[in-house]
Amino acid sequence: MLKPVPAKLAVSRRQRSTPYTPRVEALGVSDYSIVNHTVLPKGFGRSVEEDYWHLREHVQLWDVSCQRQVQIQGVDAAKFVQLMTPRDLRKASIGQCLYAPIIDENAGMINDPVILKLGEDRFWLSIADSDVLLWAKGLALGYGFDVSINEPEVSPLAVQGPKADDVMAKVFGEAVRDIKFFKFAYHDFQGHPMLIARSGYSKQGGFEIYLDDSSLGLTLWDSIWDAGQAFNIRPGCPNLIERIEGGLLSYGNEFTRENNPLECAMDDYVSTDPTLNYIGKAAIEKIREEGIARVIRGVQFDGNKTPPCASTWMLSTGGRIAGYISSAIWSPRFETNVAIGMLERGFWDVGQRVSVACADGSERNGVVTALQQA
Ligand code: THG
Repeated sequence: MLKPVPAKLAVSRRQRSTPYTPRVEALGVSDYSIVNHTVLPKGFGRSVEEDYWHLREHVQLWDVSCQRQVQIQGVDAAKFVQLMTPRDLRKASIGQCLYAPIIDENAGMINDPVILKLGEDRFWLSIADSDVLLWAKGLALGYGFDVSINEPEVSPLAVQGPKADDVMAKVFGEAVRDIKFFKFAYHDFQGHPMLIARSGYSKQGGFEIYLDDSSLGLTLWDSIWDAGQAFNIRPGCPNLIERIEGGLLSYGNEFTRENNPLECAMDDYVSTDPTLNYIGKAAIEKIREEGIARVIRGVQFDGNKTPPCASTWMLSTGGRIAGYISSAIWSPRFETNVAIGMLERGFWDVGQRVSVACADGSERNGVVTALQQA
């Protein structure tokens, strides 16, 4: 496997900035990642631990414009989106968000978007880091579906943390408090309807605003920022400690196209209804028959603070390979290292002891946990 190289990233037009980038930079962003060809802030000069405590106690504003929308629109849209996912969308209602695996003909994971049902003939796939647009356009052309597929200029902004409701109510009115988990509604912002969902890449609660007019980006940021001053708002980003403890998976890290959704512990999002048809169904049925060979779990391991896990670290038990971990960090709350990994059959029971081969050469004593550790 190719290792990441320790060099600076050269930026050009292909690495897209966002409507919020000027504010993110003014507030001292210290690192970016690139997701969906778009910058994703990774820090603002504070430690991940400091950001973690703040996210759990207060409220943060995240530029998650890299969560791009693949829009599927047209008379065949519902049929077509259903073909792309093993999650049963037939009873989904307009205004609903659905976390759903997108798989290929071998049941390999293409992506794990949040699907928004905007209308009977209009959907957004709010994607993780892979080019779903191209997969979708190829499928629609090949199958002859009557749909138009594009990536609209939509830039999600997340307000996350226990004080998110208070901040959002000040900006959009008290009615935003009534939005239910994984539902969305439109609320006025200076005469412009804003799509607001109760969702986000943390377990601390909050909202995502799907801005569809980039010219309002700075005004939107500033309004939330100003309203948030009374609640100790800070700029932030998905927090590695929080997401590992919460068991939130990251495409390309925890799993790739080499993995199927059952290995990714997504059983709840893979229909067992024989009347549902989707790409990869035969492969899913075969995997169900044979049983999965591995599954994603949590792992905790001892020793001092782990170095960053930027590739995969082997797990073993008594000289036998037990799997690997794909993300790891020190948890200041559990006072141990927390990780997410892929555990081979025979080694995936909660409580299983494993040895972790860290990148710094150390071997740590680890134990398998449930995916959601907190
Ligand atoms: N928000 C939006 N788009 C996204 C993400 C997001 N696209 C990329 C990436 N994140 C997709 N991955 C996830 C992973 C987990 C969740 C959301 C997106 C999530 N899961 C809930 C949980 O685990 O508690 C359960 C969801 C459910 O009950 O359906 O929130 O963050 N817009």
